[in-house]
Amino acid sequence: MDKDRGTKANRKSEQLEAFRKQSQGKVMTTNQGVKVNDDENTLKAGKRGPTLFEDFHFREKLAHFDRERIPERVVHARGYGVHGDFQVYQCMKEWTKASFLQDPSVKTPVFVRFSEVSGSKGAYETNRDVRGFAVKFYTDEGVFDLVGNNIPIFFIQDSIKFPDLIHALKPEPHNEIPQGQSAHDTFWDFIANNQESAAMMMWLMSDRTVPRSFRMMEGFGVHTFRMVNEAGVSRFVKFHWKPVLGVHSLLFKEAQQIGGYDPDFHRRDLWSNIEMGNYAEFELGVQMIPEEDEMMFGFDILDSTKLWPEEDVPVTIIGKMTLNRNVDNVFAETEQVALHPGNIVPGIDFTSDPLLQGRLFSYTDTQLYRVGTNYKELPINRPLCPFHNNQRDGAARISIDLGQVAYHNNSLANNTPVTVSGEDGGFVSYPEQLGGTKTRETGELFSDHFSQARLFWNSMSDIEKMHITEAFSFELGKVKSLSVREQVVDMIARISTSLAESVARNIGVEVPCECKQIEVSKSSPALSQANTVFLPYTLRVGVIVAEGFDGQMLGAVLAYFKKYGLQPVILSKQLGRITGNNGMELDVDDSFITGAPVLYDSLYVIGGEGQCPYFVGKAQEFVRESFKHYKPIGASGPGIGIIQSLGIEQEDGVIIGQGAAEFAGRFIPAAAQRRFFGRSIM
Ligand code: HDE
Repeated sequence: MDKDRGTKANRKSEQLEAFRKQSQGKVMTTNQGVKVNDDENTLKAGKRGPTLFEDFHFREKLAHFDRERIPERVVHARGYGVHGDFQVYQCMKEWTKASFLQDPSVKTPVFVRFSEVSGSKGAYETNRDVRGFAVKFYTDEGVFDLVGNNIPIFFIQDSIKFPDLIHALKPEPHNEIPQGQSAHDTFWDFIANNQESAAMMMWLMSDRTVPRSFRMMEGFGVHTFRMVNEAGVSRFVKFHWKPVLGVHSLLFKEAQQIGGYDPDFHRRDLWSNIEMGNYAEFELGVQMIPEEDEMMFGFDILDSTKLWPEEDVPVTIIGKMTLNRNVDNVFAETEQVALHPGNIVPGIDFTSDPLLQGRLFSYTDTQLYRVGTNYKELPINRPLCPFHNNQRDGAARISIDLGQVAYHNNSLANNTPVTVSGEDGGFVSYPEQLGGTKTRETGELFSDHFSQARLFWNSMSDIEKMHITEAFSFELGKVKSLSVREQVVDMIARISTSLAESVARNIGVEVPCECKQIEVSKSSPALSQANTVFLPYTLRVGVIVAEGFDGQMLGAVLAYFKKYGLQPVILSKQLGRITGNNGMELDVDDSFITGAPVLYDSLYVIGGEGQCPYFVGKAQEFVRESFKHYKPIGASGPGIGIIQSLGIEQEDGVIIGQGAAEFAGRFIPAAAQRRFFGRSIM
């Protein structure tokens, strides 16, 4: 049985492999299989004559090209996908019968699509935004999709408000400005008048929405789901993804600049690390609440604008996902993948969370419109296990269904395909007791919009609080309507008086005379990024090198970088080869023109005998900029003079050394720390 499951786990890549190889090394043909003899010139009446309508190859080629785009996703249009696998650490039998959570030796293939919410398909990737974190598990009992975000809560409580939220967030309809930004009037007008978003606003304005990398952000299922075991016992569950590299962010100013230098920053980071073998790893965690404890919290556990503080309901780590293979074709895989929170497998079930319930309708509907009737048959969407039913036909049907019978019940096909009982793996919904009067209301506790916003604020470090204050000031500073700015400040005043006062001052509105800050003094350390892990692995070090560099020193330092997984990017005056004083040769990766300080996590200035005034000037510019962004800066040899010329050699996170071992011993931990916010001069 296990052996069989192991084999099935490889099938997804086999399926895709077959498609991948389909045209390699083959003769070009039309779609009808006719071999093509000329693919560069249309058929004409004479060398200088008009093109003939009978050129079937030309017509087919252009007509197909004319239809190459499908509608982009209405939200999460900009995204990037990657393959991998998931393995559970120990058998989860006690809590769920989900087959992929039973056997630690089984690898379940997964496909993950990370995304930005607001921008259209070509928007730059580092804007301030929630990130989508959607995982498709190809389990041996069907497809399970965990379509989550990198923020554990959401803007609204009921899905009927989703189109309003998105209309407010997207570019304003009269002038289609701004692209991929929440810093505009309609968005903040929506927020001020839909105050259930208060807690989400604190997250949105925090460092979480400018992640350093898709590989360095948490993921959350957001909704309350259920896990159900073989005995039929159900527990409420929230799903978490914890990145092995910790949760880290860009500074907002950096993020804005990166948007110009490299609009593909996040996909490049993910793609290139996977190509280098630096697989992205996330541990899956679950928070569980027994059915009988449903009402034990001061909030409604069905309200998606609330999280379950990890200190109250601990996260149990149950497995690991490793993302280890890039797609072969972005359109066929990433664009056509159809994720849907309604795709669940036996052992997992829904709750009455009103946000989740609406999503169960919306995602199938959107895929039918966006990809087409038979989207489930596409290679990226097909389950691993066989699927049989009496659904037939429709646009672009791929499979050829055999036989005369396409109905149930039947006798001609021995009543197959046949339904099966729960014991035989049939999906049986959890028999939740339901009852009530038809109404459009929500539970009473849904009306507390501010306690968790305050909890989040209380949990932030001073630096994080400063960033939140600046983010509100930036966003509201872009809002033209004074009334909207005032309404939002009034709303913030219910979360924190000091935050409201600072923001009010920065955006030129009256400090609210009556600040009614909510009385919550509790904090949740798990919410602060200050408490994450700090590791050097995969961080990029810009190594500024001139001709005649100290080859012995650099060779030894690069070996230490390699050992700790730091990625050196050799930076110099120009591209090409560069030679050290011991004959060591290096390829320059970025010149001062193609590179930019915001693209590296730290700098190491080694310089060289051949430093010219241009080199020194540019190196100073790179160092000054990185220093302003609180990044670690190292120097040795002639590079030390460059640091000294800026007067920063005594500052925090500036590492100067001559011996490779001693230098690396101090520089690598500094690189892992990433920022030195205590610097006195900027
Ligand atoms: Fe989505 N959302 N959403 N959403 N969502 C879509 O589906 C929707 C919500 C999320 O990489 C759409 O295929 C409604 C919460 C991700 O392909 C659409 C509501 C969360 C992705 C849709 C929500 C998400 C989507 C657009 C209110 C986090 C990208 C295209 C109840 C838990 C998936 C598509 C991918 C995509 C509807 C709220 C996450 C229109 C109605 C809450 C990660 O169907």
